[in-house]
Amino acid sequence: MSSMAAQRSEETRTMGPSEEERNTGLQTTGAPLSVTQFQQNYHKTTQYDDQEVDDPNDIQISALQGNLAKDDGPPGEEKTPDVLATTRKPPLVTQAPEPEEKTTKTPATLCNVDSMLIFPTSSTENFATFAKELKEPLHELSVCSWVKTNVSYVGTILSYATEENDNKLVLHGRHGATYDSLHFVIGDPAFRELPIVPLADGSWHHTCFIWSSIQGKYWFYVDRRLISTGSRFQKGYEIPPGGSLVLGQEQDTLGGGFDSSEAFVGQLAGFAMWNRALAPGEVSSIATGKGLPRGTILTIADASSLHGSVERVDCTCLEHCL
Ligand SMILES: [Ca+2]
Ligand SMILES: [Ca+2]
Repeated sequence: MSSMAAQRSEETRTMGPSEEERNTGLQTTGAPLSVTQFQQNYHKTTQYDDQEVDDPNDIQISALQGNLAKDDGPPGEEKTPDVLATTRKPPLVTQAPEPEEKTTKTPATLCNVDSMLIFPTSSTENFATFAKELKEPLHELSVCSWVKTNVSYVGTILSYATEENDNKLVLHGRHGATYDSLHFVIGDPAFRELPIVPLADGSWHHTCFIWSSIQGKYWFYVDRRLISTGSRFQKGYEIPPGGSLVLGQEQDTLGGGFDSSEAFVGQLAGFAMWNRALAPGEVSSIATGKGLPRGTILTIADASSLHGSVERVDCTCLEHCL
C-alpha cells in the first residue's frame, strides 16, 4: 500500500510542470493542474479498469516539436534567433541566406539515445533482432523508445513470441484498423488499447510502456506525460524467458509470420527495456535526454541484427539522428 501511495505521489508530480520543467522551459502547453483538479482527474482515469483512458489534458510537446521544426524546416527558411537578427546587418531581400546562419542551431539536448533505426517501408523483410535473449521471467517491465512515423498509424514497435503464445508481449498498431490505436498485449488475449494521438504526426515522440504484474497495472507515457493507465491487467502473470524478440514486425509464429499491415514504418531511437516498472521521474529523465535509469535488460545497441532495408544511424543526441 505504501508503494502505491508513493506511485501516486510520483504521478501527481508528473501532471504539472516540475521544477526542472519550469527551469528548462521544455514543457508544456497544458496549464498545470491544481492538486484538486489533479485528484479529480486521477480518480476519473483510474475508475476505468478495462478501458484505456485519455488523459483529460491535451497532450502536446510544442517545445520539442518547435526545436525539431527548426532543424527540419525547408532550406532557406529563417532560423536565426531574434537576438542575432537584431545585431546583424539585415540582408537585402534578394540576397541568399548567409551560410553562417545555418551554424546557429539550438544545442542538442535530447541525448543518450545511442542510435536510431530506420524502417523505410512496410516490407515484411524489415526488422531487427537482438544479440541477447531474455534470461529471466518478467514480472514487471518498462519499454521506452523515441518513435517517429510518417504514416497515419503506428505499426509494431515490438513483438515477443514464445512457442506457446506468439503474443506474449506486443506493442502494435495496424494499417487500416477501425480505430487508430496501439495494442499493449501482455499474454494474448489480454491487451489494452492505447490512444496514439499524438504519436502519428511525423514528429519525434518519447514513449514508455510500463506494466507491473505485482500491481496488475499499466502506464503509458508519451513525452513524459501519463496519457493512459489502468489496473486489473494481468496481475500475477509472468512473461517467460527464451522467446523471440523482434523490433518492427508482429510475429504470428516464432520469429516469423509477419504481416506488412502491422510493420513499423519510421524511426526508432534510444529503445530500451527494463525488468522493473520505471517511476515517473525516471521516465521524465529519459524523455529529456538525461540518460537511462539503472537496470536495462536490453538497449538499442543490442539490436545488432538488422534485416531487409533497416539501417542504423549512430547518434548520441536525437537532434543529430537525422
Ligand atoms: Ca501475433
Ligand atoms: Ca499478426
